[in-house]
Amino acid sequence: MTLRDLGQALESRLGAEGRLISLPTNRPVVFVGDTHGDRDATVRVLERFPPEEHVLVFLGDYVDRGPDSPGNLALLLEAKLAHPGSVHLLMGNHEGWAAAPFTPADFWRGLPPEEAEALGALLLRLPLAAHHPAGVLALHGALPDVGTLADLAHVEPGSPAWRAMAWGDWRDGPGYAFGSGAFGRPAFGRDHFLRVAGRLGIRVLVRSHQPGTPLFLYDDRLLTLFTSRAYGDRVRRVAVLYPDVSVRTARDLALVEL
Ligand SMILES: [Mn+2]
Repeated sequence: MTLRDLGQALESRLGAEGRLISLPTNRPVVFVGDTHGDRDATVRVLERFPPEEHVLVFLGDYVDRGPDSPGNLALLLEAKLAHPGSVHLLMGNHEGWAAAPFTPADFWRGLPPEEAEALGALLLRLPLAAHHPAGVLALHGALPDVGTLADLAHVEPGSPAWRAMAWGDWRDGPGYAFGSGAFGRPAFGRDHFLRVAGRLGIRVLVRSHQPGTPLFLYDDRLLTLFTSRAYGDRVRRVAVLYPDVSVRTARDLALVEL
C-alpha cells in the first residue's frame, strides 16, 4: 500500500486511540527508540518481537535523517493496521511537522506539498505517551509539567505540554527548566524529573530523541533509547519490560541490541 492508502485506512483508528495509551501487563512490552528512516531496524524489531506475542511501543521519529523514510513509515503503518492493539506508534517531533515545522527535514521537504499536508495532518493524530501499571511511562522527549497522568490524554499538538513531550531534552544536572536551546528544544533537569515523576507516580521514564545522552540518568530512572543507524554505526537498542517484573529503576528492563 502507498503512504496515502495507509493514511486513509488508519485515519479513524488513530483518531480514536487518544493521546495516552494504557499498556497491558500480561505480555512483554518492547520499547523502540528513534528509527529515523532505518527500515532495517524496524524489520529487525518486527522479526525478533512478533506483535502476536509482544506489545511494541515505538517512541517516534520514524522519518528524516536515515536512507529510507517512506519505506520505514509505510512498514510501521502497515504493522499498525495489521496489529492495532499491539503496535503503538507514539508521536516524535518529526511526526509533528505540521504543528511545528523544522529544518533539516529531508523527508517532509521531499514530498509534494499536498501530500505533506495530508500526511502531516494524519501523523498529528498519533498518541503522545504510553503508560504501564508497573510505574513506567514512555514518550518521545521530556515530561510536561502536568498535574495528573490523565492530563496527558488531553495534550494537543502545538501546546507547551506537547512541545515538552515531542521536543524536550534532558540535561544531566540539577534544576528544573532551562528554556529553549538550539532549534527551540526546551531542556529540563533532574529536579524537574523528580518533581513531575513523583507527582504522576512514575518510577521510570523511557524515551528517545537525544542520541548523545547517557543511556541511564537520574538514579537510573530515565532511560534514553536509540534504535537507528541514521547517525552512523550507533548501537540499535530496544528495552523489554517483562510481565510480573517489579520495576524500581530502568535497569529492571532488559536491553537488547539489534
Ligand atoms: Mn526527536
